[in-house]
Amino acid sequence: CAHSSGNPRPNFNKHITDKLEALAKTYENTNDRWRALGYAKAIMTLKKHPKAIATWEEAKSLPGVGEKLADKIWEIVESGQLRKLDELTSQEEIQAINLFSDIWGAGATTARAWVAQGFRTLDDIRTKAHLNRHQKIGLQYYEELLDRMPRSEAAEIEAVVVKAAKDIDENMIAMACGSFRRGKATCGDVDVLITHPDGKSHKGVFTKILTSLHQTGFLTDDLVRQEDNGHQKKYLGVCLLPGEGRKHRRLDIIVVPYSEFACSKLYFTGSAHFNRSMRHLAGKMGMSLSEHSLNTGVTRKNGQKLNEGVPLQTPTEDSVFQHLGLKYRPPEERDH
Ligand code: DCP
Ligand code: MG
Ligand code: MN
Repeated sequence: CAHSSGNPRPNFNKHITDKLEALAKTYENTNDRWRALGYAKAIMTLKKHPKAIATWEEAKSLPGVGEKLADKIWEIVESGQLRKLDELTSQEEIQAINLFSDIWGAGATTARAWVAQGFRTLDDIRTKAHLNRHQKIGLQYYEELLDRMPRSEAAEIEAVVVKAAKDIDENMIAMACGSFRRGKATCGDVDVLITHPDGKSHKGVFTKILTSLHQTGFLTDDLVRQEDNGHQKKYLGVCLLPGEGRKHRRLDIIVVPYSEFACSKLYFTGSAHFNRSMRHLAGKMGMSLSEHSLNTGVTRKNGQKLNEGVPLQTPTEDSVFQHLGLKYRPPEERDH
């Protein structure tokens, strides 16, 4: 593939998908999940389409695009506008819901509740809303956390965490997964996965590395420290690189036992959509895929697991693909 490094495929229809994504988000925020879901598939197909949409018929021929949606796409192509989006986002209540749901830790439900209480601005939220600890941090860094960082900066953040891990034990493995590993040009956060090839020295690293990264001032705020997910430990927080003009960035750190390395690497590399299709395929084959393992011999009734099955050997990501009868897909090709 000509784009095997960096951004895998350019989006020739960004002018369209930007507006449809904004509309879908607005529907989602205003509790119109079904309508939002209806757009998801069409947006994905449009992003993969090898050329800019040039006719109404071309739009209509895409999977997930019906006549009404083709009309909207065509309106954007012809006029550069989408009246439905302009109409919705000109309503101040919808503007406020969109504004509030972008606060880290506040979902659409919270945003709607605040609007129902009469709040319209971030200042209203700051002064009048009841905020939990997450939302306070989310509001404090509102602009910074909404900003996606260039992948070069994600690499700098990765390097800080890798160094801290190697300082604890030089054989420690630490690597950025998520959108960074998929080769994206920008990243919403950095997802660093940590393990140790001896199968036991990952123990205790979680606390050590967080302590060390706090001491240097690199970690500024903790959001979540989840220590009860099997043998995996997950941290969600905010970090700041040293130097002038830096922005606070979201950082996730996951420490896993080596036996779960391949499955967790696969999971944290994503994309979330790719993970859903992989899990779905595993399910159809009587297996079950998670960030911990790929299990076989799983029986389900009405989609509910009746037993956990037995974990298969998964020393590499490739082995997971093989168990599922798939050809290996490099991270750059896992957006869909
Ligand atoms: N993930 C998932 N399902 C979710 C959330 C996450 O499978 N609901 C997995 C796939 C993601 C990975 O975890 O790729 C990391 O999650 P992020 O939210 O950090 O997403 P990305 O790194 O893919 O994108 P971004 O650049 O926005 O961080
Ligand atoms: Mg990420
Ligand atoms: Mn993340």
